[in-house]
Amino acid sequence: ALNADDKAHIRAIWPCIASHAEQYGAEALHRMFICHPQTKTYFPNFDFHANSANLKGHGKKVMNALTDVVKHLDHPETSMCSLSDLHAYTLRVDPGNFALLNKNILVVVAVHHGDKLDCATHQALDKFLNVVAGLLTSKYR
Ligand code: ZNH
Repeated sequence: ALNADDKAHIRAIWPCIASHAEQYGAEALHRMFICHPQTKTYFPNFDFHANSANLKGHGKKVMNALTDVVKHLDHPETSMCSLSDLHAYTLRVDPGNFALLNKNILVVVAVHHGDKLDCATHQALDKFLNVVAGLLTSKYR
């Protein structure tokens, strides 16, 4: 679970990410699709080219969902409830894929904010994204 230091680090860096939700989301998705082409199967009619309207639109949704979780960091499950249902019952995304997107979100943060990504912040973001992935897969059976 996230401790008080983790939460402080996440709250400190997140505004830099939230203010570029569409761009960073699109970049993280683009990297995930390139590095892990199997993830493309969940998005049958997507335009996978860098900066496509699909990548930007979906990237923004994903990053804004994360921003919502950061706003309620003491109760992450509250903001994730309906998304957990969606991913478990409707989308049925293989749980292994969440780690792949998380990794690419971290890479994008590192590319744009390397100066702010000290070890403690890196670790806190990694833990945070893991918590989110855990909640998104919590209803699988
Ligand atoms: Zn997911 C959708 C979030 C991961 C797949 N997503 C979605 C949405 C959101 C999200 C917000 C929208 C919803 C509505 O619209 O209502 N995700 C998310 C997050 C994460 C994720 C936060 C982490 C971090 N996903 C994921 C993965 C995958 C996915 C990994 C695979 C690979 N999603 C998905 C899909 C969808 C979604 C397929 C649907 C899309 C459309 O249809 O458009």
